[in-house]
Amino acid sequence: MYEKTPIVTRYSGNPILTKADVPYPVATVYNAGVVKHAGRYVMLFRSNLQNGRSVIGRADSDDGYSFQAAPKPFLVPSQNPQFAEYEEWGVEDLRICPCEGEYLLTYSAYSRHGVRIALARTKDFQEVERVALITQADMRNVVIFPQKFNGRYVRLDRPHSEISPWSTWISYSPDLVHWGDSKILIKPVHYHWDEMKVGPGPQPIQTEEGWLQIYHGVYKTMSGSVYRLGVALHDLDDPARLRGVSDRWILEPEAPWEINGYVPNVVFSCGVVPEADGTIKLYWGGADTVMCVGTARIDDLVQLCLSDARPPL
Ligand code: BMA
Repeated sequence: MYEKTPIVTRYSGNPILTKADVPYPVATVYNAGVVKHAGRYVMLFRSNLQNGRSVIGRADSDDGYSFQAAPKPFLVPSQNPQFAEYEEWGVEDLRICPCEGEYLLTYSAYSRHGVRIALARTKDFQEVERVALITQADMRNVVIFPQKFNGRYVRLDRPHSEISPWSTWISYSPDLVHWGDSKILIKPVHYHWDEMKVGPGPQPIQTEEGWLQIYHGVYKTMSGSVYRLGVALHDLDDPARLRGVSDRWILEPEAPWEINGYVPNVVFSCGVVPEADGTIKLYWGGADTVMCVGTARIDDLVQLCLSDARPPL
C-alpha cells in the first residue's frame, strides 16, 4: 500500500514549454488542454499577458514531448457581443473533449461579472465556433465526457457555494446549451490533502473498469495553498456512480518549477492523452508558470481508485 514507486513518472526534459518558447510576449505558459489529432499532439495552453489577463495559445508536437508554439494566440476574448461581456478579463484553463467526431472546448470566461464557463467547438483546430456560455458565475473546470449517455451529453463541473464548497458535480444536456439534473459527486474531505477544493482536471478517459478522472485537490497551509492531483473512477454506463476515489494523491509539487513560480506549489492538469500501450501522457502546469509532462499506467491509476478509496461525499 505504501510502495515508494511513483505513480506518475516525470519526463526528464521538463519543463516542456515555457514563455521563452512563445513568439509573442507572455509571462506564463500553463494549464493546457492536449489531444492527439490527425496523428499529432495539439496543446492549447494558457498564458498570462503582461497585463495579467489570460489568452489561449497553441503548440504542436509529433511525439508529445517536444512542442512548437504557433506565432499567434489560438483563442482570445471574443468581440461577439453575446460573449464579449463575459470574456472581457480573459479566457483560461481550456479543456479539449473529443466527442462524436469533433472537439468540444470548455474554458473559463472571466469578466467583471465573475467566472463562468464557455463552450466552443472545432473539428480541425482551424475553424473555431463559440457555442454558448454554459454556466452562471462562480463555476470553473468543466469537462465533457467523450460520449453521450442515454442521448444526453454529460459534464463534470465545479460550482462554489459556502454550504458545499468547491466540490465536483455532474450535469446533463440534450443539446450542449441547456444543462441540468445536477448532482454532487465528490466533496473535499476534512484534514485531508483535498480538504479545501476538489475539481475536475482533463476530460475523463475510458477504461475497461470505468471512466478515469484526474482531478485537482487543494490544501490550505499557513503559507498558501498546495494544488495536487488525484484520481477517481466513474461507472462506465452511469458516470454519476463512483466506483472509487483514491485516498492518495498521484502527483504533488516537487520539481523546482512546480514549487516556485507565478503561483508557488501548484500542479494543475487540463490535459491527458491515452496511448495505445495502456499508458497516459499527463500534462500539467507547474506553479502557474510552465508546462510539464509525465507518464503513468492506466491500470495503476484504476487500481488506486479501487483498492485505496476514500468516501466520495
Ligand atoms: C485555480 C485556477 C487555476 C490555477 C490554480 C492555482 O483557482 O485559477 O487556473 O492553476 O488556481 O493558482
